[in-house]
Amino acid sequence: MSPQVVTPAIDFQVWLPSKVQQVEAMLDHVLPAADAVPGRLHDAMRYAVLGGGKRVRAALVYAAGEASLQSAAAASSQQIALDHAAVAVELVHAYSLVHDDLPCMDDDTLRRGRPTVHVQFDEATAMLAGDALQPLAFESLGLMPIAPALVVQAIQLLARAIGSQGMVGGQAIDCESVGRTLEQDALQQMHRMKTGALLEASVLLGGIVAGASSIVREGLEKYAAAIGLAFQVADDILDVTADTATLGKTAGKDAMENKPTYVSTLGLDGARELLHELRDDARAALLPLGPSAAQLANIADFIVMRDR
Ligand code: GRG
Repeated sequence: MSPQVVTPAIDFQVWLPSKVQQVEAMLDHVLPAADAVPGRLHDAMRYAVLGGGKRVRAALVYAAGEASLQSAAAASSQQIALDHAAVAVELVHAYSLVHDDLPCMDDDTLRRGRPTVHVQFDEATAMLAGDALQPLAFESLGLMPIAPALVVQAIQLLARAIGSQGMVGGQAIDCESVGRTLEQDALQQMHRMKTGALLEASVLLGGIVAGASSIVREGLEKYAAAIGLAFQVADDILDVTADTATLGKTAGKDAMENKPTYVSTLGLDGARELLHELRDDARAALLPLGPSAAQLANIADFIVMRDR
């Protein structure tokens, strides 16, 4: 049986769109205008970031912030810092998708229901747009109006999560594994790094910014590890159950190269079972955090039940 759901102060169906709107307004504000020189590059950056997306990583920052605040009302400086952290993880995520879609990587032509950045612009512009989004993310963290030691901690956390021992490293293992089979453990390690690391960092950033106690941090770490993996398992399930129009993306080289997935290794039922186990682990990790973690619990459900 899954752990009890705590009724949140604000319904998730209202909370999530409000956070999506909040981070999208911030993203629009921090991205250079399309007419600022070099216009084509800025146009491509805006196209990559502002063209939809579920904003799960931003939502995790805000929800982890809510769960970590010492009092119900956050200081306005903490609210602003959460906005900057949410912007940072969405910029990094957009950069990773732009580069992942390139012909030298997955060679995808459709993303979020629109032509990928290299198709809409050109390959060099797509590469540079990704390159430029990454430092913009760190600039955003550097603008957080909180104690400098916490800013440094946040910068270090994100840098580690997306570097050679995190997201980029996971992508490298993925590229190296073409034409080879990975053992279950190696597959899990690759996904933990490639997809899980940024999702985990999003949760922990919210905690750092909101001054999480050590007990809360411990709960956040366990929750983050579970949902980081759950996200990839759900993605593998969706790749075989959802139609491409709903997903808004093409299969790319990944599918053509027949790489191992949770569905190919565990079967559809096995993958679904694992997904529900991970959701239960995530929810169980939140129990010591009490009602303030309700939106994190809802995000775990959202990841399990998402259809795109
Ligand atoms: C190229 C440096 C570099 C890294 C790429 C994250 C990643 C590493 C590649 C993405 C490949 C991929 C599609 C992985 C499956 C899980 C995933 C990250 C899906 C896309 O994330 P969503 O569903 O996308 O949150 P939206 O569009 O909703 O933001």
